Amino acid sequence: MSSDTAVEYEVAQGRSKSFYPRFERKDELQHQTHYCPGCGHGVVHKMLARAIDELGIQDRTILVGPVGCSVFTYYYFDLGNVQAAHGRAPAVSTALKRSRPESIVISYQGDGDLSAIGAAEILHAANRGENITVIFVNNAIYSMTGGQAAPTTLLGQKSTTTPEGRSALGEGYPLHESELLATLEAPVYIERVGLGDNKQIAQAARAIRRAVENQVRGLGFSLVEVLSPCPTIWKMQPVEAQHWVRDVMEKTFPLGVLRDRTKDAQPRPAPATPPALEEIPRLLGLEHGERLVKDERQVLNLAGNGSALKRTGERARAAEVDLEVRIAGFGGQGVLLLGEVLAEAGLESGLEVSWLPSYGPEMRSGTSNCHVRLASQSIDSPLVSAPGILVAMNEPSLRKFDRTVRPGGWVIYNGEEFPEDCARPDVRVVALPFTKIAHELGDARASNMIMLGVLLEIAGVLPDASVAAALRRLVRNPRWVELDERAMAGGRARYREMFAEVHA
Ligand SMILES: Cc1ncc(C[n+]2csc(CCOP(=O)(O)OP(=O)(O)O)c2C)c(N)n1
Ligand code: SF4
Repeated sequence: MSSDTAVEYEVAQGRSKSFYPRFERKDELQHQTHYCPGCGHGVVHKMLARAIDELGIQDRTILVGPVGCSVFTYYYFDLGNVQAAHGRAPAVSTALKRSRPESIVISYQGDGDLSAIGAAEILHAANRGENITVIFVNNAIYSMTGGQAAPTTLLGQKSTTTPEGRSALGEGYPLHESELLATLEAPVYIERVGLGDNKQIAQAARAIRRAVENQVRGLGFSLVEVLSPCPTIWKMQPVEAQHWVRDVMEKTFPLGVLRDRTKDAQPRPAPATPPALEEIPRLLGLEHGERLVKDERQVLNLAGNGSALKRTGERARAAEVDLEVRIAGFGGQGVLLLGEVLAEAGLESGLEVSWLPSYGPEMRSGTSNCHVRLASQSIDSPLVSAPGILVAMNEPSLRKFDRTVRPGGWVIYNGEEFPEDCARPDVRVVALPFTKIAHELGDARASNMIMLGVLLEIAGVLPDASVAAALRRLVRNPRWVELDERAMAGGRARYREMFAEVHA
């Protein structure tokens, strides 16, 4: 086309600036989200991003993502992003809004997340009238996990857990969450919208914008429920799924405004300033003299000469034990069990203990790790961010946590060779091919118990009887108990061979 006939086009529907320019979730698909064709989540994302753009609040908006198909919101929205545990987004949003009143906090949730596991959180956040915005995407099913019934599943609707269709007698009636919340005094705005046709979609966009704007005006709790297609789990074509929202879903969940007190509502006064972080242990009565002052030497001594306590069967002496352990590996390597046996043995020997498992939201073939603390005094937090001992059951876990080990700490690593670039002069290492050793012992799955044996030797604070009792309580099958005991003894022996001079 020559320059004098060139036509200038204006982009009417560009990408919202509240989205990242590229989505880095997958190297090869940075222009795509992970949503299926025809999924309502993508449409709702666009509406939300546009509302944030229009209100000019991108820099102060925090999006709290759920567990469900929309778990990856943080890959798409260029906002402050927090990913909450399943159902807990309204509680997390409450904390964020109260500690940062100037922020705009949006709780984004599916129907399983909001009306099943998170039923209490949403109810109480709404009842308190928290000044947050909730986007509730109702597709009448648990999609991410493959189509189990949700509280919102329609009567007669088939799911993997209601293969004959939901019945009122068996599973109860579909839960009308918006109507329920509209019985409360505090909410200022609740509306149900749908994505069933273009007219509905236009109304949904308006409602989402209003719900966010209410928060900008400081008015209080707003929620928009969006009836949303899930073609994949409903086993429909995208267009058919869209019509199903309008022609079927809407009959059970009528669209409309269920609460609107925005005209009369006054801006809510900001809550009292929360206490400073360092004040919290004192306010909670968790301070025990010097207990909260981390003493590296104490931990090291404990690692080196705690054996005085080891075989006596005595209760561990007060103020002597403060063991922080991180155990990490692939799902299936026995990461969590290793931590449980350790924690249970600590409990058995009269110590304060905490065990905190941590695994990815996808639940399949992921990595897992756990935090374990054993202490003579009350434990202020179950989180172990600077472990004294790291048990790394594979290389990715080593690479992830190696730098977090506190100076003077230990790494127990499952591998033929310790990667050179992970070596630290201030950390001691026990690197052995534990899986191979376990295989020679009778079962590769016992590698976690060999590593536990090494760990017990390093820590030197748990009586043998406590460990044996913990193992028997957690591993009931006598055949496994026997193997695990052998594995643990093997681990102890390996450690002693390697550090013979320390024990001489
Ligand atoms: C504590 C916990 N329990 C259960 C699960 C498994 N889980 C993952 S997503 C999900 C349901 C999600 O359904 P919904 O909220 O309706 O979202 P959708 O996938 O339909 O968008 C469940 C039960 C989990 N990840 N965490
Ligand atoms: S399974 Fe359903 S809710 Fe999940 S991404 Fe696909 S269409 Fe969307």
